[in-house]
Amino acid sequence: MSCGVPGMEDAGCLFLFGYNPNTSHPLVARRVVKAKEKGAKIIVADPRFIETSRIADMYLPLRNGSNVAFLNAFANAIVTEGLMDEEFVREHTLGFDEWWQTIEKYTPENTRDITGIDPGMLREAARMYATAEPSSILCWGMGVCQHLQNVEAVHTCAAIACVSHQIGKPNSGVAPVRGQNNVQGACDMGALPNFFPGYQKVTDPEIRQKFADNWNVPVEALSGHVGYKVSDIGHLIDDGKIHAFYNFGEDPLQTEPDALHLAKQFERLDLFVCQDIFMTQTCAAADVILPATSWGEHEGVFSACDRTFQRFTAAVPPKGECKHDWQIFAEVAERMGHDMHYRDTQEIWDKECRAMWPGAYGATYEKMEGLGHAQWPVPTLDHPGTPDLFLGGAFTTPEGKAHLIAHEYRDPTELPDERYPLVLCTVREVGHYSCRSMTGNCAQLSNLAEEPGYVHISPADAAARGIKHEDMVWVYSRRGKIITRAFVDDRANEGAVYMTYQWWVGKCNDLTLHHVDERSHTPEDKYCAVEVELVDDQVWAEQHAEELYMELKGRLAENANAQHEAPALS
Ligand SMILES: Nc1nc2c(c(=O)[nH]1)N[C@H]1C(S)=C(S)[C@@H](COP(=O)(O)OP(=O)(O)OC[C@H]3O[C@@H](n4cnc5c(=O)[nH]c(N)nc54)[C@H](O)[C@@H]3O)O[C@H]1N2
Ligand SMILES: Nc1nc2c(c(=O)[nH]1)N[C@H]1C(S)=C(S)[C@@H](COP(=O)(O)OP(=O)(O)OC[C@H]3O[C@@H](n4cnc5c(=O)[nH]c(N)nc54)[C@H](O)[C@@H]3O)O[C@H]1N2
Ligand SMILES: [Mo]
Repeated sequence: MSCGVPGMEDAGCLFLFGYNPNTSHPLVARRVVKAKEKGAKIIVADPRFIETSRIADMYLPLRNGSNVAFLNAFANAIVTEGLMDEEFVREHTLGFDEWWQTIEKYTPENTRDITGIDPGMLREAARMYATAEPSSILCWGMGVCQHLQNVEAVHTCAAIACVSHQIGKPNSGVAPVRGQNNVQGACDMGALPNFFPGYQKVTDPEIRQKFADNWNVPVEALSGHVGYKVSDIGHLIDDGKIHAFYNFGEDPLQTEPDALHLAKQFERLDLFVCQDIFMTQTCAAADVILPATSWGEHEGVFSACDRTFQRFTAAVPPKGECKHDWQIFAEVAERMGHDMHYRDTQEIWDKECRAMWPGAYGATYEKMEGLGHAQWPVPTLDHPGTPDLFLGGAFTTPEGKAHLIAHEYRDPTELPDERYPLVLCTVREVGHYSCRSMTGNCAQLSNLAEEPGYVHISPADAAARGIKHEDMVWVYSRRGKIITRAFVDDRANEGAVYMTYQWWVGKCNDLTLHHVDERSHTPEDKYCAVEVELVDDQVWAEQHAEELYMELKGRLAENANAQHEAPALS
């Protein structure tokens, strides 16, 4: 993010594009409400009438999958309505002419058939965003990232912020509001195939040498190749390129698309190691399980989505055989012949992060004592941290200028047809978290919503299929068929249905398409074609769903117990 979350309150306009903070990030949602109270304009562009739409000054119900056409038209309107900051574009950006050659073609009028948005409304929204004082923030979430044209949409969001000069000043710019509490931290610390900690490239020989020296290994020991992405593992197993998979803090058999197919691919692994805090479906398929401690049992540093490092401490001691993730890694490394020893997490932080990443040097444990925090870049000990990036239009490219990049619109991969006439869009709900290993084990939350979960469907689409609220239904795609409950929802747009990816019985990832974009390799989780059908025998359906759930829970419990009985490995 180019700004901080607290600063969102003081922006003049918040544009939520494919981002549903009310459900996904309640603390950010609070800032949105406060901003509104302080007079900010709120714009929401989402095919669903999400909660924030209720307090929005403008709600734009664009069609599922039409982001790039919409954003191009939005950019077009900024220029043609005379809302562009020409001086900022001249002084601080590159590539305007080429960018405009593409954007010029996408008028609000001629994109209407793709986006479904009234051109007058779109122009008005562009005016609201571009003229807001003192600043606007363009927030996006998975409604951008989990589409075929995700990187393209991000480029265009950034260009929109640049041409309207809604970036490069306090509380402005781009806010890709990262998913989990520590997604930003995982990236900061180099849990990416192309970077060491601090976004330092694995392909740069000097950087490799720096890390080799720190780790006391020959530089040849560090690969100069960009690694694989998690979404590629299945087909790399098929290709014979991956034989062993060490999976840590991830439940791909619940959360990766086309999960039925992935389960078959995992069966071909020679060695499958899982490190988790619960027995998940993925753990149950593993050869070796390494039990780790949970957030309540360990300590460390999280990075929030706005680059804020926050220290957290353990509340309770570990139980049973569980060890901290860092201890497990160190022990595995040692048994593989590399001496990796740390006294505690502070030593890891100082040695692996602060010493190696100049932008984090000033973020000491002392500074983060209690509720203290540090927002990177924080290069020196007395540095206050950096809530706002690119102030005055100083961008971090080699030229110090922003590159404007435009893209042609492309349709999503799997369009609805006669057999599968509905778009399946998979999203989040308040009460459960991602693979549900954590929230599913919490009785209070399970009481709020239980298996087999829901498919949200518009009243018109439900009526056309004879489906009533809470009826048991089949949902099927080219890849699978699942049973779930209908939630007749007037917030869902016609032609699309919405499921969350939490449910084990009503498992949407048995239906989703495994198709990734060519740059980031992120699956197109927000768009595939399905049909929904009422189950004839409702009594049978209820029993069947219950049986499926009990069978799965029983299998996981058996696996967990078998682990307990296994002799400890020496
Ligand atoms: N309670 C709870 N909170 C969570 C999570 C959870 O599982 N449960 N998961 C966490 C994680 S990992 C993440 S990444 C974040 C994600 O948080 P969000 O980004 O808010 O995630 P989603 O709900 O998947 O998608 C956001 C919105 O995109 C919209 N959308 C779908 N298609 C389109 C489109 O074509 N165009 C536009 N403009 N919008 C579209 C959807 O209708 C949805 O409202 O949430 C985090 N917070
Ligand atoms: N269809 C569909 N699929 C999706 C999405 C979608 O919108 N639609 N969203 C995608 C997104 S954005 C995300 S981020 C993924 C999330 O998918 P996952 O990362 O697979 O799910 P999580 O529930 O976040 O956590 C994974 C595992 O980490 C374990 N865990 C928790 N704390 C610790 C710890 O301290 N140590 C260890 N070792 N393990 C721990 C949990 O028990 C859990 O089993 O799902 C993706 N899948
Ligand atoms: Mo995420």
